[in-house]
Amino acid sequence: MTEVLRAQPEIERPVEPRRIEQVATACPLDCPDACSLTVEVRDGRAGLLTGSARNPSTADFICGKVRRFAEHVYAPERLLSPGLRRGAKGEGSFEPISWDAALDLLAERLRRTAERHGGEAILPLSYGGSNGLLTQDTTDARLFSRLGASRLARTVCAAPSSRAARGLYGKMAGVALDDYVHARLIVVWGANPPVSGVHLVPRIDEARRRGARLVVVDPRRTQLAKRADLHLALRPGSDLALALAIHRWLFENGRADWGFLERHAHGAAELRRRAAPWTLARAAAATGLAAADVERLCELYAESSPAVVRTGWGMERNRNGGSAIAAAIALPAVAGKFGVRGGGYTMSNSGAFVPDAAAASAAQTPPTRVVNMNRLGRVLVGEEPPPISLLFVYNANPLATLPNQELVRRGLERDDLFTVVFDQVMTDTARWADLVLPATTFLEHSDVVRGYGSMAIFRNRPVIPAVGEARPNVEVFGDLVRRLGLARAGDPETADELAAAILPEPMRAALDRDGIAYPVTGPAPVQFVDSFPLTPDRKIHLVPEELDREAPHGLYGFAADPASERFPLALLSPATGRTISSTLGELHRDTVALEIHPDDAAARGIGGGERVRVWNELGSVETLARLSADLRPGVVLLPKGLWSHNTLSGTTANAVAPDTLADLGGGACFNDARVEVERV
Ligand SMILES: Nc1nc2c(c(=O)[nH]1)N[C@H]1C(S)=C(S)[C@@H](COP(=O)(O)OP(=O)(O)OC[C@H]3O[C@@H](n4cnc5c(=O)[nH]c(N)nc54)[C@H](O)[C@@H]3O)O[C@H]1N2
Ligand SMILES: Nc1nc2c(c(=O)[nH]1)N[C@H]1C(S)=C(S)[C@@H](COP(=O)(O)OP(=O)(O)OC[C@H]3O[C@@H](n4cnc5c(=O)[nH]c(N)nc54)[C@H](O)[C@@H]3O)O[C@H]1N2
Ligand SMILES: [Mo]
Repeated sequence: MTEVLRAQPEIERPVEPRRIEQVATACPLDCPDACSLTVEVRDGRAGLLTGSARNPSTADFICGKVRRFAEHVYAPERLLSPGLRRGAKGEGSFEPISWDAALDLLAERLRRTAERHGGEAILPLSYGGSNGLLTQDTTDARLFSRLGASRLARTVCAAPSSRAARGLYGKMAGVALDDYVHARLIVVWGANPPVSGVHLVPRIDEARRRGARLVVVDPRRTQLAKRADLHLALRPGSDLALALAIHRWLFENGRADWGFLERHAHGAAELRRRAAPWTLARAAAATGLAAADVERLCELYAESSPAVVRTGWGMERNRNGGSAIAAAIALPAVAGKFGVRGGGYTMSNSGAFVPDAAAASAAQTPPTRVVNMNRLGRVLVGEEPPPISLLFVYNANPLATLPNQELVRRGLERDDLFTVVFDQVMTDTARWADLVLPATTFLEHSDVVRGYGSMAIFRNRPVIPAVGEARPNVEVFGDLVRRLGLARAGDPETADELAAAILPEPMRAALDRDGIAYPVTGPAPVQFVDSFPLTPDRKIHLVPEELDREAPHGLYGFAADPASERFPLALLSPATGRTISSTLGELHRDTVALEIHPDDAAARGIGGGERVRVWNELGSVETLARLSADLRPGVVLLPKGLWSHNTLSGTTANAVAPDTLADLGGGACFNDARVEVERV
């Protein structure tokens, strides 16, 4: 390993007495739950992380990944000092340099790039590394907006969902986690909570003990689907057809709640018109489901109350994703499911209770060119000018997580591109950097943390000293602003000042005092009782004009499956319990198999454990095959978040994931990957 990674010499420590403390903090990883945590700290070193009761919604347990987060903190891959590339790009070999030298060099690079090529030749690339409110859109936004850098559309996840939710409801808070126990029907739609948001699971179990029925809509038989009353294993990307067929059924069978629609919604007649062609038979043909199963869901939904629809992000990552989400969250309006505790829909509560710093920083940003991050490869190789000369990656691992991986890699290979990667560990992307900078983890810095499911917000303070020379984002971007002479009087600088600038007053004071605040005290809001649409007129817009204009086939217009004779199989790449997106990937070194249905494997002469190649016109991956009857035939699976060490070719699902865009929000279409598989 290179020096920027080499572990520090062991510091001599007194054997006795050991100082053992239990320190409170909260998890900022990209997950809805935002668990409150207790960290065991021995002589300044973090040990086991466990759950704590401070966030009542997550009190019972935490996930296995975060329990062992200290392994990430002290991983051999941890970046310990700034480093300057010394081999070829991609080799991952770096010469340690001081922070002062690194920041001087970087400030000079940024200045020179802006002078010679214009600010837009600089592209900041950041995403979900941390849900911490201070690690993104604070001093980083200040730096890039004052440089006039290109702006990033953060579209890799949740963009179609947010666009749909905003258009129909504004940012209305969803059905609270704890209120699921009251539901009589729970529809889990394109979500996999046992993996991706574990605290929903005990609520679903409790609701079922009280007699609730469970429906799962997912192309594969997930753990939850196995226990469901009804599992609809539809074709990937066909959810829109299913949702519109339910709408049609409700309207045609006198089950639409016209009283509610007249009081609270615009566009019901138009939605009805657009759903009209979607008979059960037509929906069955488009989704590959039995018409009787579709009808069963219609009946269950119409007759059950409270009924809740939990939409996940699995259903948005395709060409129809935005319209599919819109149609799914329009269901409770049409069927009259709002107004009772445990009824309505849940998607994401981000921005519903706590202001996002993004909104404030966006207001001050000059209107420079916007780059859709899903098109990073195209932009880096110069297909979508103007060219980028300096790429600044932080809170993200684009080579592992963005579509069209081969093109992203070709972009990073460019000799005339200067790439900075500011991360905690030597990621796949960091290996391609010209300059690496070591970042602190949430155990080492100060932050404000909230999830997008549970309703608590936390003020995190450092639990342990920074490892190596790692520094927090707030500090590093603030320092660059000053070195470039871009600082202004009154800029909030410290974590406390930045927190004060973001948080509304009673919340800030509570966080300072208690370290935790509850945006809602007492019972959680009930949709259409004490929580209403945040649209300008406080009404639901079932067919909002701006969404209708944006979607290439109009809102609720269905685009056919992109499969071809050459590439007939749909590749899904959902979340797994081993990583959070690509985070913690350095701890997960196994070769990860491609899952394939036994019929599809047999048709190709593939046996379990054999080496296979999965490919299409964009790229290919080689790995082992695992036969799984839980998949819908015609669907193969290789999880998201893998690193190059997880496959035999060093490429991952994103090598075959297209960089086409969803119908709304410029969202990613990972699950539109259509591929062929062969034995090698
Ligand atoms: N094929 C496929 N690919 C996908 C998806 C899919 O469904 N299929 N889903 C996607 C989804 S849902 C998402 S959200 C994206 C996520 O895409 P990314 O945001 O690129 O992935 P993360 O693994 O979250 O990257 C986080 C990186 O930020 C670093 N980091 C964490 N905290 C800090 C900090 O405080 N400071 C700094 N400087 N760095 C920090 C972590 O060490 C980690 O390397 O991936 C997408 N990729
Ligand atoms: N352990 C763990 N937890 C995580 C993450 C992680 O990587 N690991 N990632 C976090 C992040 S960034 C996010 S965005 C969330 C994502 O969490 P989820 O919302 O659960 O999203 P996915 O894992 O992408 O997909 C969920 C399910 O959708 C199914 N699916 C795929 N395509 C379709 C489709 O076209 N229609 C339907 N109906 N279903 C489909 C998949 O088979 C999968 O079971 O989880 C968060 N939590
Ligand atoms: Mo995500």
